[in-house]
Amino acid sequence: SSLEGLNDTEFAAEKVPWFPRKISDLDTFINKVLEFGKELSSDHPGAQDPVYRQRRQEIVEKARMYRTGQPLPRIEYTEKEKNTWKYLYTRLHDLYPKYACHNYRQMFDLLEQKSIFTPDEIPQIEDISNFLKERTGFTLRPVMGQLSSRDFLSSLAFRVFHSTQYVRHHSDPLYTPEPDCCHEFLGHVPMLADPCFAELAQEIGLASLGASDEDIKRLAAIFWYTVEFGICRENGDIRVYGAALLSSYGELEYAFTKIPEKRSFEPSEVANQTYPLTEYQPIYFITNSFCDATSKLRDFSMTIERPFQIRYDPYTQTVQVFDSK
Ligand code: NLE
Ligand code: FE2
Repeated sequence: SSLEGLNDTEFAAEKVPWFPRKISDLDTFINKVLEFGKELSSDHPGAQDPVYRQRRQEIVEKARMYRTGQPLPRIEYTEKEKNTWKYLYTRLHDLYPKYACHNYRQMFDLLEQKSIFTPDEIPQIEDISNFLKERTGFTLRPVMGQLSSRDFLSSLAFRVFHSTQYVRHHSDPLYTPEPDCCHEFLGHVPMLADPCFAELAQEIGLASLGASDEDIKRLAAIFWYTVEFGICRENGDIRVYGAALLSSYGELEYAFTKIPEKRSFEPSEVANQTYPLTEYQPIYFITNSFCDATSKLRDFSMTIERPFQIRYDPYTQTVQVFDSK
């Protein structure tokens, strides 16, 4: 028998948490951002700055209005925002040859060749989304702030990546406690342009659909220590592939000091690890290579047990659900 015919009430009776089945279902996440998405947390560098908050409100309003299939909103960035971008971009640019992994640098160079990445202009999500679509089929969609792990991960099943468009506060360009467009673009975008990485991101997304709260927590920890803070070995050195390090000059330098602990990556250990959200990480996990990270992630995603099977149909951009009995 197939579960596909089940309606939502019947699915709920099977105790399966709701999940998006088609790409436009992602529209239901629009207003569901964590508190320091819409309302800034009190220790956020922009929290006490009314001009910053006002500007940010203006930008997230466009994400609130966006629906699947519409043109992606363009933002006219201010000189102040462009200066923040330029400062961070140039500083990071100096560190990448030494600290960023090969796959990242390759895609970064390509983005520069195509003039999507330049120090002088903050890229538009539309241009990035078009670029990614050609490389890996990933697209971006605007988001008002940080989504729950469940919602964020589920969008990856559709090769959709939620991207903020506002810029971090100018008082601290080298580190921000939450995602901003500098983090999405400089951190995530080059990796999402890598076919192998894109496949893996989608697999994590597919594994998350209808998973238990406990499993979502485990997947989110795995995501955190790989996609956000992952470090790998490369030609006898260690190199970064995690987006949250690649978009933070401050933490990238810190990661290479002796202060944080570095352990080798074991999915079963990492899955149960807790972590601070808004400070430099006390621990990083290192994989033997970039490929090793991806295959470990894949193995882990296959340990997520559900009473059904999932298949993604790229032609209709829908998820098909099968009974596994
Ligand atoms: N700390 C990162 C940065 O400054 O770019 C952002 C982290 C988002 C999870
Ligand atoms: Fe991120």
